[in-house]
Amino acid sequence: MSEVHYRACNLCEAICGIEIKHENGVVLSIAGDKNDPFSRGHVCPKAVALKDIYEDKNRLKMPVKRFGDEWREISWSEAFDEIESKIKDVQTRFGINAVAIFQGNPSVHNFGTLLNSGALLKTLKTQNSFSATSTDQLPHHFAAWTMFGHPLLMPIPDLDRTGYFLIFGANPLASNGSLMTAPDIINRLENIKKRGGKIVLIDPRRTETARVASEHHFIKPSSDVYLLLAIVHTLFAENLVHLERLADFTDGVEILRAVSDEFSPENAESLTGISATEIRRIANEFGTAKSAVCYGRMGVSVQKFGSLCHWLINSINILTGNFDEPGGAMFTAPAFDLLAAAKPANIFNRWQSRVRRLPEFMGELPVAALSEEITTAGEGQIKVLITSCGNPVLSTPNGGALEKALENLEYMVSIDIYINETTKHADIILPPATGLETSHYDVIFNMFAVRNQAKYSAPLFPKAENAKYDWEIFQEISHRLNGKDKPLNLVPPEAKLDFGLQYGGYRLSLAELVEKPHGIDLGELKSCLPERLLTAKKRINLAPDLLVKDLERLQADVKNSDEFPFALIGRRHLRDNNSWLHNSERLVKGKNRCTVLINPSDAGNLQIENGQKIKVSSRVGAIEILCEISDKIMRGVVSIPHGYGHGRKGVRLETAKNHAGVSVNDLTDERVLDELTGNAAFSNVRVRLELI
Ligand SMILES: Nc1nc2c(c(=O)[nH]1)N[C@H]1C(S)=C(S)[C@@H](COP(=O)(O)OP(=O)(O)OC[C@H]3O[C@@H](n4cnc5c(=O)[nH]c(N)nc54)[C@H](O)[C@@H]3O)O[C@H]1N2
Ligand SMILES: Nc1nc2c(c(=O)[nH]1)N[C@H]1C(S)=C(S)[C@@H](COP(=O)(O)OP(=O)(O)OC[C@H]3O[C@@H](n4cnc5c(=O)[nH]c(N)nc54)[C@H](O)[C@@H]3O)O[C@H]1N2
Ligand code: SF4
Ligand SMILES: [Mo]
Repeated sequence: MSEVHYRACNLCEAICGIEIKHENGVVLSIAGDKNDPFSRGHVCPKAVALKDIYEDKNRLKMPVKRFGDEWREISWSEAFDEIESKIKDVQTRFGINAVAIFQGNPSVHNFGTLLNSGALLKTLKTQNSFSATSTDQLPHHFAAWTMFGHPLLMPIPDLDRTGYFLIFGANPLASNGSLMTAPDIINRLENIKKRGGKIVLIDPRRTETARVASEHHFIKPSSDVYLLLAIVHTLFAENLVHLERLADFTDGVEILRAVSDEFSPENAESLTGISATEIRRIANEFGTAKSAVCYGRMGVSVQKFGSLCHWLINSINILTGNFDEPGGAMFTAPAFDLLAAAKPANIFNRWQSRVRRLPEFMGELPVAALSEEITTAGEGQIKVLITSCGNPVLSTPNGGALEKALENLEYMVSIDIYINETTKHADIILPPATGLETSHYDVIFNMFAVRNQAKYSAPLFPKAENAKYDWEIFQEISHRLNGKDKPLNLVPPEAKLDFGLQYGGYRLSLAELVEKPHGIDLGELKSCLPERLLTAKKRINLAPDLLVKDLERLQADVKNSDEFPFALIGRRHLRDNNSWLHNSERLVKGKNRCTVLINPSDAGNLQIENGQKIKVSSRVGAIEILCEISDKIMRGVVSIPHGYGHGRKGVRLETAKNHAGVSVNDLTDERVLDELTGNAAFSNVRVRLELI
């Protein structure tokens, strides 16, 4: 007899409810859970990958140790003994910063890792802590910290009630939404239009999301800051600034008026490729809509002025009174609230990277500095690297340089389920139980959800014999490094969750959530300001000094050189998930997706034909890749997805190898950053195209 199990899919930020039919340890089907009040039965094609990961022959179940090109299974205790002695030895010989850690994206989709990695960081005490954050949403956090007092206090578009949705650099129809947990995004977007509202999309590519948008505007990559400044300028110039009740607790309006004065729509026109008339129209529509929300994601985060962009996006919402109000940008009230005990604190630039002096933020350094910190000799040089849930060789700017740098390490440990482009360099890989073998409560993405909700998923299957959960791995390593004499007392993440739920605003408990496997709807987002602000005086800062000052860098920005005439941007596909779902045959089959998109007129000028292989080069490297000619990409712009490049020797991903592709991060530049924060700038990487 088959049985049914309900859980949340944790592969992306949408946390869709899924219904899994299974029998005798075999998954028969995975479908949307119609009774999940949040996702209402929606799933995407990736949900089935949970079965594929569970069954994947290449997934590691026991620790493996590398002997040259060979990997041998070893016992957990042997692995932990070795790791403990190597880390202790290197920290004694070279100091605490000689041990570095990189945490990748699934860390935030993984309940056990999320609630336990902090203790390991505290134990290691290293200043060399890196993560995928500095290849992604760091500017969002930076804007939130400077304006609202905490990096996690990020406003979310109130999608289900807004009348005007202005999107910069996000493609939720492929990504399923980011920093906006909104399962069933397509219907939520369609509903805006059904309510008589409008969706305006700004993107250098006419994306999947453009299909549901009311209008789409091409923009020159990385010029958004000028458009945003021009919108702010117009709001002031045309009397569209109405802070309403926010005026009582907002500082800096006049500074923002003054600094935006010189950034007119006319000034933005040639820089962005969007006419001054259109910019004025958009600003007016936004400013007069009954409710409106401006939202920006990856495309405006990973650029040279990403932090300025996110400051201005928040500012547009605030200036027009579309902030902390229904239909605008709002804060969530999660059942498990990581901000419950948060206090204002300085979390920026308390230390810098050793070689390039890039600033720390939230206890982390920008990952763009990682390879030089490994290869540059001297006190504080990184000798040991721990990676967890990450694949920085494929995911970080100039991953090719990092790949070479890893060879210089004295020792490397990876906590991961695969031998991939990064972990193949490790001395030991520790594989946690994952996916259907684990429990899940989405601590992070419930904080960024368009409705408040709570859902706990129990494991479907027991973990493999002798396997360990990620939280067990973290606790064991921390315990050993702490040198405690007491025996290790393993504490599952459920203990913290139950405590957090009981002391949270809804007074829930784990037991209640266990009873409700479809999840509990806790209602729409509610106004909560000024109380929820975490700035010292509970006031919004519309003109943070650090951001206002960064406008000087914008003014000094130099023109692109002719040597690299094209602007390279990224692209996501519904059936990809960064670098790590390419071992699922169902997700990779079909047309080759690792291609370079090029506009027909550019292709014509260069005499490139569709399907032809060309060479794309940048300051840091070159790749050969097939062309896909498409009028969906703006002239002067080319697009290549990230997460490919599985053809490297020693990678043990049999299916992915057959769809290897090339890594765009062999082109991206670790020297071109949002210099204020050190965040990677994957948009507008300057490249040259050549026939081969
Ligand atoms: N050029 C370019 N580069 C980009 C981007 C881009 O748009 N363009 N996007 C950036 C963004 S937004 C991100 S978030 C990063 C992602 O970059 P990373 O986080 O470095 O890479 P992922 O591909 O997500 O790798 C996830 C790793 O986690 C492992 N894993 C999966 N599940 C588990 C688990 O339960 N436990 C453990 N321990 N490991 C697990 C997988 O095997 C894989 O090795 O890439 C960034 N890089
Ligand atoms: N299917 C799938 N879903 C995913 C992922 C995945 O790899 N695959 N990754 C997950 C992760 S880690 C993240 S962070 C989210 C990201 O979620 P999104 O940000 O929604 O996803 P992207 O597809 O990266 O969208 C960025 C958009 O910005 C555009 N863009 C590039 N440069 C510029 C620019 O200069 N200006 C403007 N205005 N736009 C620009 C790109 O053309 C692209 O359409 O997706 C998550 N969901
Ligand atoms: S949208 Fe995201 S959460 Fe939903 S099924 Fe797809 S991968 Fe899973
Ligand atoms: Mo990301």
